[in-house]
Amino acid sequence: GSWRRSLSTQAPSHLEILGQRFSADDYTNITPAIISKTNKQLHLKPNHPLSTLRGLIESAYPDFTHASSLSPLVTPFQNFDELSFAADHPGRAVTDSYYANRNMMLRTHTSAHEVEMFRKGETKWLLTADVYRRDEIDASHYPVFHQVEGARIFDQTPNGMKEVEESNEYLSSLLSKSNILIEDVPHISEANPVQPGHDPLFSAALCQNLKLSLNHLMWKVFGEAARGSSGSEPLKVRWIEAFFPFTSPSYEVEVFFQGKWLEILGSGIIRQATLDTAGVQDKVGWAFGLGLERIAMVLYSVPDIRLFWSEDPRFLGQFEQGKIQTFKPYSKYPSCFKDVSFWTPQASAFHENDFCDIVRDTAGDLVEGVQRIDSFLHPKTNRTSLCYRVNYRSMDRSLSNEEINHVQNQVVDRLKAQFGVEIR
Ligand code: FA5
Ligand code: MG
Repeated sequence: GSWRRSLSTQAPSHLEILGQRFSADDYTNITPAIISKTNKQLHLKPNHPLSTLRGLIESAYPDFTHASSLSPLVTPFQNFDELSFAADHPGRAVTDSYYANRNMMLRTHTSAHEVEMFRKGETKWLLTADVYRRDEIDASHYPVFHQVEGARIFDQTPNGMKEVEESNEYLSSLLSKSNILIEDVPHISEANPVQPGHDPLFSAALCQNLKLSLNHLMWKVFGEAARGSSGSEPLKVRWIEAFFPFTSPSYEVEVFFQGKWLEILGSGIIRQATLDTAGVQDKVGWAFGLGLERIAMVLYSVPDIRLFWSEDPRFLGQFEQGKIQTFKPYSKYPSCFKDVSFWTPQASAFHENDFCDIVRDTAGDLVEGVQRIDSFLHPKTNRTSLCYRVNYRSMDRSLSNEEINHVQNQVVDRLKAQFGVEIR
């Protein structure tokens, strides 16, 4: 779409990501700001809250394989097709995902490695990694975040069924010692069906295994770790029917924590097509994918998602590997708002994420938020007038008005050069 124009003006013909070179094409939209995040591996950085949270989750699955250093570069085929995403799924759009070019992208979720893990013969595994999505800018959205994928598959035989039942008994006994209140939906419903070719009894037992396993994990993370096992109020967890192209039935889990329901993860019974693609035969199982930042923000009381990327010792120095500690905010520097109003070219497909990426790439983590404050379609010229307000604030220092004006001017220049907009 609209990025194509940028190639003729200033985008390079090649880009280098993690030592690999890619030739740019009409899909290329990964910015240097994003490339600079690809080698950070916050989930492995000692003492970092995301690393502690990864460790805590791994400790709930001691007999699983733990993977955590797979490259974020995957093919669109791995990220989407192998997982039965429709050809026209919106997640594939260049407005939503980051592409090196048509053949290579940054994974949008850890599910992109499911087939690879199963193909290696893994039957119970966790995978922690950075994932990339083009998105809005505010305190809880960042174009890079971290997910943990977990999966377990069993033989589709009476012995496999016995293994599921034994695991269910074991997990139930662990849970009986917890103080947890679970709001559940039926395992299987008309809208959330058993897959064709699956034995309904086996599928129900697998759903039960998935739910017990994740309820236990929620207790480890939000019950035991966050408030000690003696908290008097029960931990509230609720299960909600969901839809993912690569699982059925599918569920989301929400946890009631600090007065709010928090979406934690997506999960479900793995579609047989995924296992077939991996060359795995006669097995069935479950998978889940959870986001680390949202959990870490509430567990550690971190008010802004950008802080996870901070190198400031006043942030990093507050944490110790394996410990959940409440973050003590240091003084906030003043923020500075700048507005820009412009006409988009006629019939252009200008997307809000295009604007956000220019701001991020120009201002880096100096941008705290972007808000569209006006939008107006001119009935005669068919052009749209947009006004965006950018909120600049450094987490580590005071910004001068001069410095911010300079950044904002660069944003405006790039807006003109890359999208041919007319400033109002
Ligand atoms: C997925 O990414 C699926 N791959 C999850 C899955 C795995 C389903 C295996 C079935 C089987 P979703 O886009 O909902 O689904 O993201 C999963 C979790 O990642 C969310 O519940 C949330 O905790 C986190 N997450 C999603 N988007 C963001 C975001 N922009 N910022 C922070 N966390 C996010
Ligand atoms: Mg979701």
